Amino acid sequence: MTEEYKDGPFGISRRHFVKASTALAATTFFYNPSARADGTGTPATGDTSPADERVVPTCSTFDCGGKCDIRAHVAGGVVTRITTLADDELDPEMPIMRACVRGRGYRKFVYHPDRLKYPMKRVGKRGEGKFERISWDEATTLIADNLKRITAKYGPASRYVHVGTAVSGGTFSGDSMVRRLLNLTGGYLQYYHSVSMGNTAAATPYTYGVAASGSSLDTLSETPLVILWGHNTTETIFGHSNHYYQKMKQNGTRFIVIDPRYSDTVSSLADQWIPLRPSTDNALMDAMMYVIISENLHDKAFIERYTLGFDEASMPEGVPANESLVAYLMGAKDGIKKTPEWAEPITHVPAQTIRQLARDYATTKPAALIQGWGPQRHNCGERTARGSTILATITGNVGVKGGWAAGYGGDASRKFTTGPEMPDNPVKEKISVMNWVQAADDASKVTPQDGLTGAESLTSNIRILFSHAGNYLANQNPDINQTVRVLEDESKIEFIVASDLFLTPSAKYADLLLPETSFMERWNIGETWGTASYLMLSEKLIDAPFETRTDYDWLREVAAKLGVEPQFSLGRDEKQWIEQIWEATRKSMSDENLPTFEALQVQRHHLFKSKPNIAFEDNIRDPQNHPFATPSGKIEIFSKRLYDMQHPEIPALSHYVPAHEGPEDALAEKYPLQLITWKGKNRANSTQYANPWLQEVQTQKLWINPLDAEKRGIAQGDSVRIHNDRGVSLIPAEVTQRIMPGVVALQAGAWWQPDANGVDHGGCANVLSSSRITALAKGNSHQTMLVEVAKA
Ligand SMILES: Nc1nc2c(c(=O)[nH]1)N[C@H]1C(S)=C(S)[C@@H](COP(=O)(O)OP(=O)(O)OC[C@H]3O[C@@H](n4cnc5c(=O)[nH]c(N)nc54)[C@H](O)[C@@H]3O)O[C@H]1N2
Ligand SMILES: Nc1nc2c(c(=O)[nH]1)N[C@H]1C(S)=C(S)[C@@H](COP(=O)(O)OP(=O)(O)OC[C@H]3O[C@@H](n4cnc5c(=O)[nH]c(N)nc54)[C@H](O)[C@@H]3O)O[C@H]1N2
Ligand code: SF4
Ligand SMILES: [Mo]
Repeated sequence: MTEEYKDGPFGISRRHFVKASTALAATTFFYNPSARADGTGTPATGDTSPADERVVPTCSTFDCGGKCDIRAHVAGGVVTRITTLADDELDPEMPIMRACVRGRGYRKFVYHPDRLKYPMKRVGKRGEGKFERISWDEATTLIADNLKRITAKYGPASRYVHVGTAVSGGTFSGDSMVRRLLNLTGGYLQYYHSVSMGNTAAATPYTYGVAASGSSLDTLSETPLVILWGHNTTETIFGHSNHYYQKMKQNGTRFIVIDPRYSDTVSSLADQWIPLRPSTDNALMDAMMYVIISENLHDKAFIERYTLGFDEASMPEGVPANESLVAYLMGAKDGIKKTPEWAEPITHVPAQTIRQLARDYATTKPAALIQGWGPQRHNCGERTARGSTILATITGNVGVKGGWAAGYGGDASRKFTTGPEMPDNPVKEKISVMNWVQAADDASKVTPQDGLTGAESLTSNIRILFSHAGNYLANQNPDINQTVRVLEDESKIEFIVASDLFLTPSAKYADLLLPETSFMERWNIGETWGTASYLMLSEKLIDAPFETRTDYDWLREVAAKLGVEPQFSLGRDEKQWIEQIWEATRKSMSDENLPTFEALQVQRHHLFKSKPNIAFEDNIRDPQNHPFATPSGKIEIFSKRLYDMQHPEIPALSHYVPAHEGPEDALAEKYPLQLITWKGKNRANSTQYANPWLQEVQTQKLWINPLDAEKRGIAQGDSVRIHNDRGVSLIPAEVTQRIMPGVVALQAGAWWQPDANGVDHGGCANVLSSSRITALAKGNSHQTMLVEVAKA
C-alpha cells in the first residue's frame, strides 16, 4: 500500500483516480451492512459503497470546539468519503457530536495537493519562504546539532516550544513529545496563559476561589431564560452546546444574545439580539446591576448568606468607606449613578433595552448568563469575565439548578486522559505567552511586571524554537509586522523548527520545515470540549503519504542522536503510547466501565454518563462544610486581593474602565472604527484555510455597516483598505447590517498574504491587532483594536 501511496495519495494522480473510481463503479448495486467497522455505522441513503469498504467511526484531534464522530469510508487504502453518525444512533441522554461542515470536508485537507511532502531546509533569507528538500537523516542531525550547540552556549532556558493548538484535541502529539524530549535533556522555557480563555481563567478565581466552571448543559433543561453573552456556539460548537440549546429552544427557553455581530447563533437561536460596542460590556453590566438593585430585584437572602462586598455593611476589614458594589453603582464616590442612561452612550445599547434586560434577568428564575470567550479576548477581558460572575451572584443564580455561575469554562466534571508521562522541567522560570517576542528580541526586557514568573530575570534570549501544529509565529500572533521583524533577524532566534502540513505564513519563518502526517495517518485518542463528556479513538486510517512522518517518529531519531532514545521512547511506538495512556487513564479514573484498549478498538468511544453537574452546588447547599476557596470563604463581589493591587485597570469590583483602544480612547479620532474578529464555521483558527470546499462556504470579507460604508463611499464588494499604525489589509467589503455601526469585523484565521510593500491581501486581522498585555492575567487582547477603512 505504501508504495502506491507514494505515487499519489491526493485524489489527483491518475493511478489513485482509476483505483478509487473502479472501486466505486464495481459496487454501485451493493449495499453491504457488514462493511461497517463495528456495526454502528449507518450507510447513507443511495449508498454505493464498494464491497471492501470499511466505515470507521473516528475523529480529528483539532482544537475546534467539537470532537465529532465522523465516519471515514476507507476502501483500497484511501478515504473515499466522509459521513457522520445518523439520527437513530444518537443517545438522547448523552449524544455523541455529529460532524460539522469542516468535518465533512476533511478529505480535502488530507488529500490536498499542496501538502508538505518532504523535509526541507531554508535556503533564502528567513521569511522569504525558499526551501530545498533534504533527507530525514540530515533534518534530524540538524536538530540534534543545533540543540547541543545552543544548549551548551545559552543554557536550556534558551529553548522554547511555541503555541500549536491544532493537535490539542488529542492525548498524544508531537507538541507534547518535544516537551518530553527537552525535559529529559535539561528543560526549556515554558509559557503560561491560554490565548483562548486565559483572561477568564485568571479573573474568575477572584470571585469564587477557583477558575470559572460552567455547569453541565443538561442542568438547563428547564431554564426559561438564557443570555448568551459574546458566545457564538452555533459556529464554535463548544462540545454539545448546540444539541442542548436547540432542544431547549424547542421547549420554549427564551434566548438573548449580546454580540456586536448578528452571529449565526443570533440567527439560529435568539429571540432578541442586543448589539453593543466591543469592550464596553462592563458598562452594560454595571447598568444592569444598577437597575436590579435600585428596583429591589436582587436576591437579598442569597447575597447576605454567601457574599462579601455587596454593600458597606459587608466589606472586608481595612478598606475605606464607599468601595462596595452599592456605593459604586450609586455614585457614592464619583457622584455618577451607573444608570442605563449613563451606559447608553458608552455601549450604544438604548437605556430602555438595558432596563428591560436587567429586569428580565433578575425576575426570571432561574436564568443562565453564559459568556463566551470573545468578550474576554480583549484588553479589558478580565473585567468582563468577572463582571458576569457578579451579575450571577446578585441574582442568586450561582450553585442552583438552571442558573449559571460563570463565564463559559467547561464542565468541571468532564474527564480527560492522563496524557504521556512528562518528566519534570528543570527550568523553573516561565513567561506569559505574550512575552515570547520580547524574549526572542531582548530577554533583559522581560520583567516580573510583564509576566515573568519563577525568576527576577531571564538568563537567555530564546535561541531555538519548536513550532508544532501552530501558525502562531506570524498568522495567529497579534501584531504580525512587529513580530516578523524580530523573526527575520537571524542573530536573534538562531534555529526555528516548524512542523505542519502546509507552507503557512508561519512556516515560512522556519529554518527547518517538517511535513507531519495528518490525524488520519496516525493513532490517537480524541478528547472533547465543554460538556461533551466522552473519549474517542482516532484511528490510523491510511498510510503516511510521500515522506511525511509523525513528529514522534522523527523525535525518536533526534533523541537517538542526543543519546537519550531509550529514556525518551521507553521502547514504545506510537500506538503503544496510546495504549499505555489509555490503560493509565483507566487506572487513574478507577472506572470499571472504561473499556480496555482492545475493547475500545471495537467500541470506539466511551461516554461518561455522569449525573448533571451544577457548579458550586455543594458550596451553596452546605456553606459551613464547603466554603468557597476565596480568602473570606465567600463569593467575593469585592476582592480585597484585587483592591490591594491598586491598579486602575484592576478594579476590586470589576466595574467598567474604558479599554485601551476601546471606543473612548483618544486614538478613536484617528481610527474611528473598532475591529473585532470571530471564529467562523469554515476553519478552526487557520487550520483548513487552504481547503477548497471550505473556502466556498464563506469568503473572507470585511463586515461593515451600511452607515459606515456610505460615509466612506464604499459599495458592496468594493475592495477596501483597513489600516492603523500597525498595518494594512486590503480585501473586499461585505456591507451588512449584521454588524453594528462603528464596528467592523473579520473572520479570524485567514492566511496573511503580504505584498512587497507589506500590505496584506488575505484579510488577516493580526496585521492590525495589538500585542498589549492585559493587566491582571498578563494575557492577550487580540480583539481590541481601532482602525480606519477606506475604499481602495
Ligand atoms: N468554527 C470554529 N469553531 C471554533 C474555532 C474556530 O476557529 N472556528 N476555534 C476554537 C477555539 S481555539 C476557541 S478558543 C473557541 C473560541 O470561542 P469564542 O472565543 O467564544 O469565539 P469568538 O468567535 O472569538 O467570540 C465569540 C463572539 O464574541 C463576539 N465578541 C467579540 N467582541 C465582543 C465584545 O466585546 N463583547 C461581546 N459581548 N461580544 C464580543 C464575537 O462577535 C463572536 O461572535 O472556539 C473554538 N471553536
Ligand atoms: N485575530 C485573532 N487572532 C487569534 C484569535 C482570534 O480570535 N483573533 N484566536 C486565538 C486563539 S483562541 C487560538 S487557540 C490561536 C490558534 O492559533 P494556532 O495554535 O496557531 O492554530 P491554527 O491557526 O489552527 O494553526 C495550526 C496549524 O497546525 C497545522 N496542523 C493541523 N494538523 C496538524 C498536524 O496533525 N500536525 C502538524 N504538525 N500540524 C498540523 C495546521 O495546518 C495549521 O497551520 O489563535 C489565536 N489568534
Ligand atoms: S471540525 Fe470539530 S466540530 Fe467540526 S466535525 Fe471536526 S471535530 Fe466536529
Ligand atoms: Mo483558542
